[in-house]
Amino acid sequence: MSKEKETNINPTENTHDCNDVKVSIYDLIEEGIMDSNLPAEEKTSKLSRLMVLKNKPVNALLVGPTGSGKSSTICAAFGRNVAKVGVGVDPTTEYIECYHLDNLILWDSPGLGEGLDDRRYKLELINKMNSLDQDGQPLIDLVILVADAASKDLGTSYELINTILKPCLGEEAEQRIIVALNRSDIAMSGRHWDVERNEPDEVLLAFLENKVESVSQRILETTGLHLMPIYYSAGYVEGDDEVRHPYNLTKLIYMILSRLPSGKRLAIYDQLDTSNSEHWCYNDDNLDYQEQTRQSFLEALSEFVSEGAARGAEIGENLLGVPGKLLGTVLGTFFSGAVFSIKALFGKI
Ligand SMILES: Nc1nc2c(ncn2[C@@H]2O[C@H](COP(=O)(O)OP(=O)(O)OP(=O)(O)O)[C@@H](O)[C@H]2O)c(=O)[nH]1
Ligand SMILES: [Mg+2]
Repeated sequence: MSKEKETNINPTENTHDCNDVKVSIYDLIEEGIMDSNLPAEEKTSKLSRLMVLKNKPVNALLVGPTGSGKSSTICAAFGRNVAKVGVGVDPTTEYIECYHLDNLILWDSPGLGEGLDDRRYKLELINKMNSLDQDGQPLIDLVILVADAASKDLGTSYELINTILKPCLGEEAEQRIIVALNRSDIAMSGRHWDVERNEPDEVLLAFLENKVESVSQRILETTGLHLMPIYYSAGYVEGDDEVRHPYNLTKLIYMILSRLPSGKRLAIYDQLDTSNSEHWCYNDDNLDYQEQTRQSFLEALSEFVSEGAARGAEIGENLLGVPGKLLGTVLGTFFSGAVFSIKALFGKI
């Protein structure tokens, strides 16, 4: 019998501040289609394609050693009350828990490493990894392996990749695993974290860059997979006070989006916790992740508008040239959680 617990998050509970007036992107697209001056049969065809998109869930599984911050990562990105974060010394997540955020389905797993229950956890994980969806496709789209950036011994994580993830994912392992080194702020026991700027100073930055390289090398040696980890911090909250804001969270979301087929990205868009812009603004400056994230959604929308026919250069040059510009403006408000209109996409500006 399955030991999973199912947690259905009521969408109204998952919205925070009252000025967070974000409306479902699917509803906006539907409205855009209905109000457009497209011929009736094109409207019908777009609406039915929209239904298909809407019913395509994204399943993301978080795995990793106990206490590495899997549940905290879910809360930072998708809302403070979504998952249960540890406060004591014992492992917090005991069974694979499932959080339904509309069509974003997050599987939060117990940490591997310390417990006598490791064998049971591993079997549960293998079962989950081998599950199929209703179309007979692998259920899990993406595995986010959360490890502790401070840990000197990531043996449990390498073993997890080798014994469970790689065999289950086969050739797609590199595409569908993201290695995320969390708790960057305390990677050097709390030293060298610039609290004011909420970012690592030069010493910690060099440490983290080094860590990424060495973990990537060890993964290659032990598993044969090319995986480049990212470092970030889910931050933490004590009581009702935000104690530390996340760092590189937008980068993590961008990585997640870039691993998903475009048709599945909108599910993520709808659930991002945009009630607190400070969750998203502290990132390394290697790339403009907010802009990249916008582009990623933009591409998904443009593909939708063009009936999925456009790819690559075509999207860049033709489609994004017109609606892209408009969308760029409306999605500019993305992280402040404002409502935007996408009617322009459908021929009615
Ligand atoms: N300083 C700091 N603390 C963090 C960060 N992420 C998580 N924590 C803390 O680390 C502890 C463990 O976090 P959880 O999210 O419960 O970890 P988990 O991986 O879900 O743990 P299990 O469910 O036991 O496997 C909590 O006290 C968090 O507040 C971070 O980025 N920085
Ligand atoms: Mg947990």
